[in-house]
Amino acid sequence: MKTVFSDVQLKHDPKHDLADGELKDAVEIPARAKIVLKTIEQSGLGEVVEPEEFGLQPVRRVHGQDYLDFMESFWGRWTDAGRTGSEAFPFVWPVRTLRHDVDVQHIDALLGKYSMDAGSPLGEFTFEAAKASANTALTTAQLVKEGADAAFGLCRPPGHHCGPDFFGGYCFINNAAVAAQWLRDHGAERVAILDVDYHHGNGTQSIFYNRSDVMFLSLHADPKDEYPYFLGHADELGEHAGKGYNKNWPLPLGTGWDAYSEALDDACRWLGVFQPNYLIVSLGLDCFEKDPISGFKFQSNDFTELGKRIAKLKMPTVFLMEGGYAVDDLGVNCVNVLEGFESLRPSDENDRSHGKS
Ligand code: SP5
Ligand code: ZN
Repeated sequence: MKTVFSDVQLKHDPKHDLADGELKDAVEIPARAKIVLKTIEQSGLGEVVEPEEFGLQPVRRVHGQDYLDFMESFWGRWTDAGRTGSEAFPFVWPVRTLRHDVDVQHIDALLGKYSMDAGSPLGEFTFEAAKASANTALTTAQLVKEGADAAFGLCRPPGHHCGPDFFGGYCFINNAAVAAQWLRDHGAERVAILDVDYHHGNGTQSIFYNRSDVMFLSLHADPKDEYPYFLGHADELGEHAGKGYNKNWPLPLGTGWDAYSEALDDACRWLGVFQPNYLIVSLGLDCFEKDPISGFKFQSNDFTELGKRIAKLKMPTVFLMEGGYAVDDLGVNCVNVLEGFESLRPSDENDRSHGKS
C-alpha cells in the first residue's frame, strides 16, 4: 500500500510539553515521523507519495471558522503582543462559573478559549504542519476512494484529541474527522472510525456524537486513570440521531494483547453490523509496552496481529497515524500493523480501481 507524507509536517517542532503537572521534554517530535518514514522506505510496503493540497474547505467541514482564524493568525498575534517565547502555552480556561459569552481578545484568553490542555504548545509553524498533516489524511482517503484497498497517511501532528474548536493532546486539526467528512461529502453513506490509540479520541467522538452516518469506536486506557480523564467512559453511546453509533472500550492500565483483542473482536462485530463504505483507523502506536507516557503492554509482534484483525473486516481501509512515542520502535511497530494487514490483503490483488491510476 502507498504511504502519504510531506516534510512540511516536520516544521512543528515543540521543545516542551506540560504533563503530569511538570514541564517536560516534548514527546510528539519530528523524529517520530522520520523513523516511521525510514522504516517504511526500507520495507517492501510500497511507494511514499506527497499529499495533494486540498485547502481549508474540507477542514472547515469539521472545525469552526473562528477556531481556524485563531490558528491561522496566532503567531502574528503572539509576536505583536511582545511575546518572545518560541512556543505558547495556554494557562487559563473558562471553567464552570466563568463566562463564555465575553468576546475575549487577549492572547492568553484566546489560548485558553481554543484549547483543552497545556500539553500542546503552539509554535510558529504548528498550524502549517497541521494543515500538511490534514492534506496527508485527505490524500490517503482519496487514494482509497479511487480504488486502493488501503493506504497509510503518516499524519503528524496527530488529530484525535482536537475538537470542533479546540486543540490539545498534541492535536491541532482532527485528521481522521476531516477525512471521514470528506468521504461522506464524496458519496460514502457510512464511514466508521476505529481508534486504537492508547488515549481516548475525545475530539473525534465529540465531532460525530450526534450523528448516525459516522460511527466512532475507541479502545483505550480507562479515562478514570489516564488522559483525557473527562471523556471516553463506557456509558458514552451517542446522542440524538447518533445514539448507538458511539462506543468506548475503556481498558485497565497494564492491558496486554490478549485482553485487548477480546475488546477488539467486540468492536469488529459492531463494524460488521454497521457495514461502513470506508473504515478509517486512528492508528496510535502508544499501546506499546515501552511507550514512555503510556501503560499498556503490547509487544512489537502484537501490532502485526492488530493489522491482521483489521484486514479480516474486508473494508476499504484508511490508516491515519495518531500517537506513539517510543521513537526507536515506532517504525517497526507501524510497519508491523501495515504488513500484518497486507499479509491477508496484498495490495496488488485487492485494488478496486481495475487499472485506473
Ligand atoms: C495523540 C496522543 O497520543 N496524545 C496524547 C496526549 C497525552 N498528553 C498527556 C500526557 C500525560 C502523560 N502521563 C504519563 C504518566 C506516566 N507515568
Ligand atoms: Zn495517544
